[in-house]
Amino acid sequence: MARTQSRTSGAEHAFTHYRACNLCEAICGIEIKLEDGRISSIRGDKLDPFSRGHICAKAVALKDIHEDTDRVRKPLRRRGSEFEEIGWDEAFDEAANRLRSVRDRHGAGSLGVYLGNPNVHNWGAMLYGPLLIKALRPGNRFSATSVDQLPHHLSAYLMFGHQLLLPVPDVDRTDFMLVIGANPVVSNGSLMTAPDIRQRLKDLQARGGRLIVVDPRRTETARIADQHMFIRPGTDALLLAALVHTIFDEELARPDRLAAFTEGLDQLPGVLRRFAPEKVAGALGMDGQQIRALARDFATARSAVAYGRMGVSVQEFGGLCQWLVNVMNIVTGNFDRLGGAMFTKPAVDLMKFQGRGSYDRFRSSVRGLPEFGGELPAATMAEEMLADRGGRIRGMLTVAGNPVLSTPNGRQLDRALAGLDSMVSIDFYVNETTRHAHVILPPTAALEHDHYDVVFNLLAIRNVARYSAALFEPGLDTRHDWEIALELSRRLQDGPLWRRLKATLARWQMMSLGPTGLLKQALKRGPYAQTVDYPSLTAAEHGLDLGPLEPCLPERLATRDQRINLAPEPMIRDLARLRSRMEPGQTDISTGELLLISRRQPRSNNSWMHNCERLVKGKNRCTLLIHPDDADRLGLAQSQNALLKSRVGETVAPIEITEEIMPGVVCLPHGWGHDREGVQMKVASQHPGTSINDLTDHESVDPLSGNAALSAVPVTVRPLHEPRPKRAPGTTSESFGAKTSREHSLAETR
Ligand SMILES: Nc1nc2c(c(=O)[nH]1)N[C@H]1C(S)=C(S)[C@@H](COP(=O)(O)OP(=O)(O)OC[C@H]3O[C@@H](n4cnc5c(=O)[nH]c(N)nc54)[C@H](O)[C@@H]3O)O[C@H]1N2
Ligand SMILES: Nc1nc2c(c(=O)[nH]1)N[C@H]1C(S)=C(S)[C@@H](COP(=O)(O)OP(=O)(O)OC[C@H]3O[C@@H](n4cnc5c(=O)[nH]c(N)nc54)[C@H](O)[C@@H]3O)O[C@H]1N2
Ligand code: SF4
Ligand SMILES: [Mo]
Repeated sequence: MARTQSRTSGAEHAFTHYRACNLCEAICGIEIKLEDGRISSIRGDKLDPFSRGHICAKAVALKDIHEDTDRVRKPLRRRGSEFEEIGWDEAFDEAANRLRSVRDRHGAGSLGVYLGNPNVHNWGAMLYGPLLIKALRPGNRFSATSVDQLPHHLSAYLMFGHQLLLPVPDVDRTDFMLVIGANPVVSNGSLMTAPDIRQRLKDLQARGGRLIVVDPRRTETARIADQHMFIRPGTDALLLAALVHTIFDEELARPDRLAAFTEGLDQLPGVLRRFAPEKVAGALGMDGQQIRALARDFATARSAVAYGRMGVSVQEFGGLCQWLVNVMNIVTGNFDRLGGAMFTKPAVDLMKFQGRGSYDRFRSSVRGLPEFGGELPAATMAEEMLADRGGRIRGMLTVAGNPVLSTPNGRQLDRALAGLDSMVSIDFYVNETTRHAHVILPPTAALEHDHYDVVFNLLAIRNVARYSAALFEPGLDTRHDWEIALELSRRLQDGPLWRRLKATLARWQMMSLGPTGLLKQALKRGPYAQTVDYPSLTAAEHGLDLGPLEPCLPERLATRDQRINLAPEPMIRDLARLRSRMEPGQTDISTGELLLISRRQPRSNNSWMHNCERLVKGKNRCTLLIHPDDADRLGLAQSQNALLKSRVGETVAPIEITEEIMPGVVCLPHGWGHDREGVQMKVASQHPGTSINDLTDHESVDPLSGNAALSAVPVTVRPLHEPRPKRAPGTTSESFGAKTSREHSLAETR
């Protein structure tokens, strides 16, 4: 598959290219100007009907990633603690041989794979990754899903019959939006593709609607809200149960037309009867009347939508939280209706290509946590490698992930990876995780390949479609993610002759189609086949708007009886565990511990964009937010270094005293901690910060879904008496100085 010819894009002196930014879920349209073959500016594409010119600071860093001299461009093989460049053929051989030999000697149960977040932002990896998994047949599959949105998939699977039937808040038409555990103004929205979300939320308010935020931190989103309520981390399931309880108790339930195809409505008042607001308020750090008022306002608004994201997913009751968010929308009739939670009608329907999901068909071997969709919880990954038994994981493949920084108790995983017999990584950086690989296979970066968003068009608040061509011709000796997946799967394939023949045929077909061929086929099978085909899609260089979301139930439901299951049995059973939380002593923090939560930052993208100077320069942003009362009590001064300890580890971070955080809670950003030996990211290593996941506990999970409980980690904090660091941290959080959309041009951020 070596490339045979090269075209130098931008051969003309000046050239303008339009595409979608694929760094986060907002998929903003961008305009890239090239001069003499080099990027001279990146701006928002004002003609993109969806993003309307909005971008954030990260888009400009696409140039830095493209030009980054630390980016791995040739395959690497580890020799001791060093890496050497090798040719592709040799690299594929070595990678395949290493993984095969583990499988041959110890069986498929000794192989694991971890798929990181950028896989879902890369259509080649999305569409071709499954072939690779099929050929590798690892006994243990993990992904970033179980440190993120697994509870959403579990509730969609149990309630609507398909893991991808994720309801999206109809932000542009709602009259009342309740945001719990999400900070879209900084994250730019998640499981809710909504570019320029700040403006959309302001528009909601301008048309007389209300925005309510429930969060242990007064976030950037909370600051623009009509009301912000603090909540003790990890207790949201109690709040949601109390809200639904009130809706029934005060006879505010109005499921309307949904009742005709909803099972379990009658069951709910009974199973939730013990969760009266007055009973749970203490545990939440809220007031019972306040909870009742919120339930009333929600249920009586002309239209309303509850939206819960990361903050309520990554906690011990993540599964219950996401179920109850759906329940709240459904029982008030705010589901599959304008202004409520709705489903998309995407031009390429990923649901048709991916299975409905599965749950608890098998369990992890050490801790016995349930599988979902064939995957095991990432929080079990290290223990499955360190287990003192025959079936332990000895070989790993990681694709576009950095679990050493992104999964709980990262230090333990770090040690476990170092002890593997074989590790192969498909990634273009030598980072905290891939430094352990024996072979690194580097794919092309975003601007060197084409893209169609098969995932985030499915989750968008309008039906949209946009194709992005490659801007730069990849070098002769490079491979795309999908090409790496194909070639590696070819070399890994084993089994009886018939299976190998079948696999060869499938691979040959996929190879000749390429992602573009698959796109053409999918469009033909899609709901807009009459109006949107490949030529019209590619001709629309600013993207296509296919209209607002429309009611589509019960037809789109994937349950066997095409009915919503409002009271899935695993959820009902888990309520008993939640009830135990209301018992005295369960939620008091009497030990002097504080509860640690995470935050996202406008200039970070999980762990992997800290090698862009323009994004990390300036004050140290990896600070521990703490309330003035707690700082006083613990004798902590502004900017002073503090020692943080949890059950599993300790770390040091500078203090940032602020009233934006709730008393009793502290907050660190995630994705930092680049000071480990062997990391080959020069800029990131100079701005290392500290990893929050050195403190998060792998034992702390939502046992229902298996999702990691990264929130509400008990920690102690004390002053570290040491000389002040050279780069003294600032006194305000970075977002205070954050620019608004459209202000980021290349010239400014240089
Ligand atoms: N700039 C930037 N954008 C990103 C990313 C990034 O790293 N940087 N990452 C992308 C990814 S992978 C994702 S998944 C999305 C996530 O997008 P969001 O879900 O919006 O993620 P966060 O900004 O982490 O917001 C989670 C919020 O939950 C709050 N929280 C923590 N614990 C609790 C709790 O117990 N209860 C409640 N109610 N709230 C709690 C936190 O204070 C925080 O404000 O963002 C995406 N966008
Ligand atoms: N405490 C705490 N932990 C968290 C979170 C939190 O809020 N708090 N957030 C969680 C969430 S929501 C997520 S999604 C995870 C993310 O966790 P991960 O997915 O494990 O980590 P990333 O930081 O996204 O690392 C992405 C890797 O992919 C590589 N990469 C980028 N683009 C491509 C590409 O096109 N192809 C290939 N092959 N590689 C590519 C990068 O070089 C980088 O090494 O972290 C989770 N961890
Ligand atoms: S919000 Fe920023 S990172 Fe996300 S798609 Fe838009 S420009 Fe890219
Ligand atoms: Mo994520």
